[in-house]
Amino acid sequence: MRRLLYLENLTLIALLFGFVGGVYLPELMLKLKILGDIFLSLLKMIIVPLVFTSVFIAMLGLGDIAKFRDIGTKTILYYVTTTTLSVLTGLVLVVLLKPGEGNEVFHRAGDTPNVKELTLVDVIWNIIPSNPVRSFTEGNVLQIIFFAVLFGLATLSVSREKMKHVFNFFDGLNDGLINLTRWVVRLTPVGVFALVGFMVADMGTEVFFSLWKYALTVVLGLTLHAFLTLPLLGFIFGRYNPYRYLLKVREAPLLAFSTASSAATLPVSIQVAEEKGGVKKETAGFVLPLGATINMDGTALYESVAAVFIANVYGIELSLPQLGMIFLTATLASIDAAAIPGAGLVMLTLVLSSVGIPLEGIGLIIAIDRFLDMLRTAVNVWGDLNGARIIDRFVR
Ligand code: DAS
Repeated sequence: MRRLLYLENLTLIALLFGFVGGVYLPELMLKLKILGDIFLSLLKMIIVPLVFTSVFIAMLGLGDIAKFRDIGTKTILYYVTTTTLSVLTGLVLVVLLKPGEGNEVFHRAGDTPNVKELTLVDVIWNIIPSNPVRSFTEGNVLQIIFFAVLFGLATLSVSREKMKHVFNFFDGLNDGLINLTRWVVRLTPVGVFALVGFMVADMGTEVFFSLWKYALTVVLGLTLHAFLTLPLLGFIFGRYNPYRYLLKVREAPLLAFSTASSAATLPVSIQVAEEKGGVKKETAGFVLPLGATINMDGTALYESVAAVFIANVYGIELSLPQLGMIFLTATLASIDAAAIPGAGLVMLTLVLSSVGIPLEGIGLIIAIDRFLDMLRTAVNVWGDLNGARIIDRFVR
């Protein structure tokens, strides 16, 4: 009985009860949405200060620039590798399974959300904070990380004596925020129950089966990437058993699934990686916040599949160079996608407009996007946790 009451098991049970509640008591679950919103707000309350202190402390904890070069390069190398493999998996599957070919039935004009078209310049420009304080107030996590990394690196060269107080202050702040995370995490089962229950009550279960071939392609790709590709990298480069590690840290991917937000899940990712996965503090504090923001394997795979699916429905034959452009923009879209629900759908405009696929096509997939968002966010978070464990092996 004690084992059953472990938080991660309670979260799984809450998820199932939420699904059943959404099916059989939709009115009640629609009313209980407020519990999910409160839980999400509590998590979001932690994100901005935690991301800054985690990354800043991680930089200071590296001790010297040489060590940053060490962990930093390995982290970026891991992210580029896993995102590339993820997009390739998506492209191979969508070209083989051909979802959307011959069934224009789904196209309902006018459903397309008025999302802003993004250019590559936007993607790059958005990373540099012209005003770090505004980045904090706006919760622009990518800019906060950019500032924390540079500021942390610059502070490394300040005299050790001077730095001691700064390090202790931010380290204490970070520990306090991790503690605050633990308090909020205890509410996970309640939040998950309400969030999943609302999603099912609001969208029903039939919507999941209407675009079944497209959804199947995304789900198959995410499954291969999460349970084959990533563990393979774990065995080869991390010399550890990724399946056993995933069981230990499963609370974070489960929460990612329920919240569809890597950012909201980040406090829990850091906590379970350190306390259950045995990852060192400076590794978790650097790899996970960075990963939650720029390493989204699930999103990258989804972007490539969704773009080709929409092209298929419109009868657009994609050339090899166009598939190459989809590969590049799907990768960039996943780097710049915000770690919040629905970010991948917004970034899809960058991918579609890069090869001239009509943006209206987004109306085709919007109905089941939330469910696929939940799945791809769980894969995003699992990819980050796997990376932290692999890179931790090289951190002395
Ligand atoms: N929901 C995003 C995340 O938090 C991913 C996405 O929208 O694709 O990771």
